[in-house]
Amino acid sequence: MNFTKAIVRKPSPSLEKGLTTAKLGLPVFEKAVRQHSKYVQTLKRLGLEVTELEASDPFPDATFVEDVALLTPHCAIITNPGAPSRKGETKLIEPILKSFFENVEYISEPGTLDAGDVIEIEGEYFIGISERTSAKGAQQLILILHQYGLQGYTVPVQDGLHLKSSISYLGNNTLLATADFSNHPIFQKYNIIEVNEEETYAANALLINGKVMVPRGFYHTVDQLEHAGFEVEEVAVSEFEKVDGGLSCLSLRF
Ligand code: CIR
Repeated sequence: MNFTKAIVRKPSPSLEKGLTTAKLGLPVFEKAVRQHSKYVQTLKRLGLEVTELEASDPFPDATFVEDVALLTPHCAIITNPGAPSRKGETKLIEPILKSFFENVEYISEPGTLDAGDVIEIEGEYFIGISERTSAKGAQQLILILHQYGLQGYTVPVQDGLHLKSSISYLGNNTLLATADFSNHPIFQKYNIIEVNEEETYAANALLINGKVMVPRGFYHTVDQLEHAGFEVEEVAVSEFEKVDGGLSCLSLRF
């Protein structure tokens, strides 16, 4: 899918209170701000018009806007995040989505869903069932997608926070994926570039208008991508990695 716009939210000084399983230390706020600003510049350089929302102190994870909405060509679907501390983020994102989308749908209790668990591949939506996304949330999403003539399928997520922590679609029928997913039957119809086990964080990459954004410092993955003919843009996101944030979760693209 080609994108023209993106929505991001600046990180808040409360970022260090963000949920995490990573043992990488606390994020340094000033560094996170610099990295976020370069991330935004990269999106703009790749042709996107970026709406920058103000930081939200009460919600340390609100900079990870990708989780609170799934944007499709026909509608925006506001999720019901699985982590209790993130549920209020949906109210923050609602007004801006209503300004861009005529159709806004909702995932509701008892279903939970983080959109970081949803990967779109050529119009088909794969939904990870994870610690954050429940089978009921996935079922609600599949029904909403059906209303718009779209298809959704579920995939169990055993490791990693979200499905998209471990798999990205790069266009040309090609996925970048960790070993966990490269052998999964549901993805065998795609060409798969498997990331090295020391570089699993780089499996969360972003295809933006023909270029692939990857987190900085994952040299083997960059070599693999360039060898496969992709143009790569490296972006430093180390401060977000410290709170389990991937490259894609810092923006909503549409
Ligand atoms: C969380 O645990 O919810 C945040 N600290 C990180 C969310 C990352 N989201 C994503 O990769 N889609």
